[in-house]
Formats: sequence, C-alpha cells, structure tokens
Amino acid sequence: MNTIFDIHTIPMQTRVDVFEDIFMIFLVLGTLVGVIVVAYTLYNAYKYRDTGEPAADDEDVPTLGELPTGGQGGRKLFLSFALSAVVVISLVAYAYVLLLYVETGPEGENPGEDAIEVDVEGWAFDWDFHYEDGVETTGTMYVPAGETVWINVTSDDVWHSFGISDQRVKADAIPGEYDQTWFIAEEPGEYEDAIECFELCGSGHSGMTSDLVVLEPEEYEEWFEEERAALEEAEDEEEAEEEDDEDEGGEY
Ligand SMILES: [Cu+2]
Repeated sequence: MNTIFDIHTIPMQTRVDVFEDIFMIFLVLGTLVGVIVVAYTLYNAYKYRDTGEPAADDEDVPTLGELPTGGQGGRKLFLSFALSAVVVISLVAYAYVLLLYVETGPEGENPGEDAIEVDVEGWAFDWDFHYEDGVETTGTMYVPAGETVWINVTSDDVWHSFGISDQRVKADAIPGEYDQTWFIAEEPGEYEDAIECFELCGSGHSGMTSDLVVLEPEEYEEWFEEERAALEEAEDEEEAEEEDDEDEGGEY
C-alpha cells in the first residue's frame, strides 16, 4: 500500500480535512446532478404537456410497444450513461484513495517514527490514557498540536467505543482487542468532554466523557517530562520506604 502513496504523494492531511473534502465533493456533485435531473424532468413535463390539440404529424412521438431511443439513434442515451458511469467511477476511486489514506495514516503505514503513541483503555465509566514511559492520565488526554497521534484502544470490562467527533475519530474498545487509529489535532486548546463513549455500556454511559487537551509541541514535551519526573520521584520514594525502615528516605 505504500507505493500508492509514493506515486500520488498525497499531502499530509488531517482526518478532518479528508472527510470535509469527501463531504464537499459529494455535496456539490449531488446537488448538481439533482438540479440537472429535476430541471430536465420539469422541462420535459412542460414540453410534452397536453395542450388539448392533436400532436403534429412530424413530431417524433414513440408509438405503443416501441422503445424510446433517447433521440439521435440512441447516441444521447449512450452519452448520458457513459457520463454517469465516468462520474460514479471517479467518485468511487477518489473516495477509495482518500479512505485508504485514512486507514494507513499520514506516514504510509503504521505509526511512523515521530508519531506519538497513546494506549487508551475504556472502563465503566471513564478513559485511561497510557503514554510512553509509564505516564498515565485518567479523564484527560494530552496531545501535541499538529503531530500525528496514534491510539491503541481497548477495554478493561465491557464493550465501549472511543470517539472524538471534532477529530473524526472513532475506535471500538473491546476487551482483549486493540483497535488502532490516528488523528492530528491542529488547534491548541482545552476541549471539555470532547472524548465520548459511543457504545451503550451501562448506566454511566452518557457521562463517560474525557477532556482533550491539545498543547503546543514544546508545552507537550514539558508536560510529559514533568509527569515522567513526578512518576520517577514517586517510584524512588516508594523504593526508599520499602528499603529503609528507619525512615532515612526523608531527603525526598
Ligand atoms: Cu462506555
């Protein structure tokens, strides 16, 4: 699948861009086709309306039992079919290539080297986020802006579904299974309850939301380092307490 992207070199797009493109193309073409079909129908309804007068002899009116050729010996009919086929096949191909991009991610396939990876675990009723080096958060997900974030989604109990509507992200959270997907959050900010559960999972389902915090990359680095340092400190403290019954671990 990599080769497709090497050939076409699709520019780096977020999921939001991709789905917006698909939506716009289908909206514009759908509207255009609709307008043409309805206008042509109305035009013919008017043209062939019953005026109460008998049809002129030279008018090309099909007789009972005769298939209409669509004019010009069927050329018009063939042309309209061919044109429709070209439009439909192009749309399918276009959407297919874009969806392939969504499937494989901006780096081609699987998380690239620079991608941030976060393991997401759903439980009734909240979300845990596991970053590198054992850093964890619950109820708030931190990501750097403009960078590809790959998520591995699973569940600790029943079936959930992890979703961020703003980022066009949705992944099943099923015990024992890992659903992998990605997104790029472009705008830094704190998005309250941006993360929701999309699988009815119990009495607290509707409240199973988490916040999405999008930080500038440097701020994210800072946040991550702080979290990691705090984690190490806590671990050291624990070790010290275990090793030293005489309370000499007070230096921390
Ligand atoms: Cu749930």
